[in-house]
Amino acid sequence: MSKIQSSKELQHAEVNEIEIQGNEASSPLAIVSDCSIGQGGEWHQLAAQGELALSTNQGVSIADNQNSLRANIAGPSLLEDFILREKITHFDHERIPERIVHARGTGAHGYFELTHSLAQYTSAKILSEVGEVTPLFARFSTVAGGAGSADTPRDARGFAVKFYTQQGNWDLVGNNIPVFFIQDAIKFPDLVHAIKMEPDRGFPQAATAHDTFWDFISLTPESMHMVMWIMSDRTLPRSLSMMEGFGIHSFRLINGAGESTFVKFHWRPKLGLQSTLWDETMKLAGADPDFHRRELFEAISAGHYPEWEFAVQLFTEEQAAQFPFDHLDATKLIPEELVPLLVIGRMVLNRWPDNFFAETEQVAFCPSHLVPGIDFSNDPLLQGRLFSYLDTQLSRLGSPNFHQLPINAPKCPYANHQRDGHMQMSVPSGRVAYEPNSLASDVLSEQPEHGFRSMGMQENGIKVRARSASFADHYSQARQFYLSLSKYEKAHLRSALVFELSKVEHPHIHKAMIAHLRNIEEDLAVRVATGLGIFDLPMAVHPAQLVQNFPISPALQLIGKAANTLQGRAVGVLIADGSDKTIIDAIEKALQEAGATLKIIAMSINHIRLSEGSFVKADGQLAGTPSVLFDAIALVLTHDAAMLLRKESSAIDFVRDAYAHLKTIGVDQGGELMLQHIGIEKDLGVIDISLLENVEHFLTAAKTRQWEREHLVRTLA
Ligand code: HDE
Repeated sequence: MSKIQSSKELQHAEVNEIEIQGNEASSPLAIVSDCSIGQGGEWHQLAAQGELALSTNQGVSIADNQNSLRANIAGPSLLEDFILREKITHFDHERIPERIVHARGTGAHGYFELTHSLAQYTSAKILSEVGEVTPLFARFSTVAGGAGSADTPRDARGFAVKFYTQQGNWDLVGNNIPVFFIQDAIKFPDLVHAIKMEPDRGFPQAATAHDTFWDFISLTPESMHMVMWIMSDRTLPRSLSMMEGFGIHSFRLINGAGESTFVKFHWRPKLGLQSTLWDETMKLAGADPDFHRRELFEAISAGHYPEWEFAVQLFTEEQAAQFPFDHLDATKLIPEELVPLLVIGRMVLNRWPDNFFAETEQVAFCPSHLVPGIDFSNDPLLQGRLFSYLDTQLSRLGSPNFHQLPINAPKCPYANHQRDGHMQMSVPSGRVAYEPNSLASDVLSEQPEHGFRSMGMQENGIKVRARSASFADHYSQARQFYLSLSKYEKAHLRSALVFELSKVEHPHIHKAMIAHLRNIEEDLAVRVATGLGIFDLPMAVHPAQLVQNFPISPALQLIGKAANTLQGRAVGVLIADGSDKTIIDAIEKALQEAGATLKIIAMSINHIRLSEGSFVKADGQLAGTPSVLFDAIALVLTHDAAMLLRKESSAIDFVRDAYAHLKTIGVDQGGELMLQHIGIEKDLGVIDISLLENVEHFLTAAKTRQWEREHLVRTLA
């Protein structure tokens, strides 16, 4: 016989037993009691005790979250189990469409502080009131891969910032590269279809090294400048907080008198620029697919808040007319040597989101989100983006009310007569939802003085589908970029081209690419062709406009922009039983002072007995913690431990990879023994740390890669 208890009984029983009808052998089901959830005192009282009732979305408390309702203990589940159905239905709908591009990303909250006023150029408060602190949310992303792809493939990185200003939200949706592949928005779907997994086979994921990408590129001369950037070390950032950001397009600043000045926006990382090496990047994707997001999370958790300077390039229409390129063409940048950067503020990321989905996934950036005092330019790529992002949010978030989600809502008051729609969260009162009206007591009025106004522009000419003749120079800035790089970066870029094109199956695409490279720089073309085993060079593509020789721009380099610091870096120290505690302590102390992280690596994570008898725990087990995760390594080992580890493949890879990735290696006598057995010759980047006074020297050397070592360990194009 079933014994159905009253809800009162259920609520107050500690443990109740229910017998299920028709099941003679029924075993008692344990039900942990709870109390009904209400808005009143009971709820708060429970919350205060740290005890909250598990409930359905309708607020009904749940008695059993372990078992579904069944006709009998061995019988079918019952349709009436609204608790099961609600839970599963919600689960079934947990995913929303991932972003069509930039699906893989991570974000953080922070603030922007203005340090230099642009009041003479703009009425935007965020850019004119010094000391003004504006909350923001920043999201960094790769472009090509899906949401579950790795953090580190060769790819441009999205750099999107939502400023919650007093005058409304301003979204600066940029990349870590100052130019783009295409000039006109109408080519974007073609570009993205070419980059993404090939449609018949569904691979490769998150990679440009395949036929469709290079086919499209080889037929799109305007992409050559961006291709140089993509093949450079810029697309292998060591950390999200070690990369620059760019708004790319020219925007306009508008002041109170309605005068306009062109502006380009730049982010410059406080930690300087740093990249990984290609081989390292590929191994990183396997060792830790979450490398970048984990690092950002750990940095913020440890109070090492990533920081960027915010800088602008300001120029007038008249100056722009003198540039030897068209600044409204997004495949062009304005060299810093031509228009210097003016630093006007800083961004600090200091709070990790509470919930990845609610914030990082649901944040909806739109380049069309602007505030008074900033305006668009006629860049045809930007103009297309102004349509695309709002449109994509409607499909991704499923409702025109996506702006009401907490991560998207302005932090200043906002009100209008827009109404209804899917998932309307607000409850407007009153009978008036139109303007003008004479019935409402609260009048929502236009703000002719302070509201958003577009720049008054005279536009004339013939309606046309065409590119401006000023967009025809496809090679000069590609050449300037390549020639401005350091010799190491040039070699990396050439080798990246050889690697990527080697993955392309169609030989005519190789030739088409070499024909473009010949317009950029002959030696580049010859070396890439040689790397591909092509010795009869194809004719250069006939350029639409003669290639110009622009001056070298050192600001385009990456290695030259590394910061002389260990902040944000990590050193992995391989130890074993008997390792010298004084050396480990000395490294730890010096790293702490330098703002860097020490990670202890050992064969087993527990109970490692050091030289003087104390025990330590390791941060990582050797087999799962390769040296690609660190900026430098140290080997602190006894003679016996070295003799054991020299036969251990993970230990050999740990050391050999660190050496091949040009990392500084600190060794004591045991460490040196390991190097000898692996066959690594000591160079200036291998430092004897058995003398404690050398620990400082080790850390100074660890600030940079051992570039001179590279030609000994790798054949570059
Ligand atoms: Fe995007 N881009 N894009 N893009 N883009 C999107 O919007 C688009 C372009 C960039 O963290 C989408 O919300 C078009 C340039 C970033 O959520 C979509 C064109 C630059 C992000 C879209 C471009 C970017 C996106 C997909 C050519 C650098 C991620 C999801 C006219 C300045 C923002 C979404 C985030 C995302 C369209 C070109 C940067 C489909 C049509 C140039 C950082 O709307």
